[in-house]
Amino acid sequence: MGSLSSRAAVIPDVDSIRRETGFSQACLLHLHHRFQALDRDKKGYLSRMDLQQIGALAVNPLGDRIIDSFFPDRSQRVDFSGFVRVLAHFRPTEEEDSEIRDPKKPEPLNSRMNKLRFAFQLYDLDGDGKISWQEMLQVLWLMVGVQVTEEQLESITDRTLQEADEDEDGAVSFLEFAKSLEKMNVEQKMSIRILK
Ligand SMILES: [Ca+2]
Ligand SMILES: [Ca+2]
Repeated sequence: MGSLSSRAAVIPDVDSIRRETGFSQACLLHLHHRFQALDRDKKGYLSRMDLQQIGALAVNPLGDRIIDSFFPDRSQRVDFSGFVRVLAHFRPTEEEDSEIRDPKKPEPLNSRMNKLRFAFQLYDLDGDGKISWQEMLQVLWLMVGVQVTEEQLESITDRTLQEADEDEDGAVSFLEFAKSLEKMNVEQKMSIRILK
């Protein structure tokens, strides 16, 4: 078996990944096993198809969009550090130890702001920094789907957009998005406990 740290040594760049993501060594080992299990042909990276095996993503209406975020530069492969970096956005914030964060260090990936940024890019399909009416409609369609008529969906889209669109330019900027979710407990909603 060996100690935790000797087992973690099989993970490439484990120390820098740990610093960047905030995951504990035990979590990283667990995720590395998961990564290897998903990588069925032992390629050393995961493809879109590998990620589609994740049950939670298969049933999530935004699953495909979440899978897209593993491939930011339109590449078709994600290595272990890229895999963990996306998952780090979902790390619960209360797992944080109480030590005061060094202000010179970059904001943790699981901060409220980074969670919001992650959610925003799920809506911003063309990545231009704004959620257009069309993009809002598409995402709402994925989420509420067949339960409503097209007309109802369009009016839900109108309403959602109007509520968030403070400067009335017909689209939702990141700041407007963040503001409209001000009262929502994003930290809790966007948390997945990796180790139970
Ligand atoms: Ca857009
Ligand atoms: Ca706007």
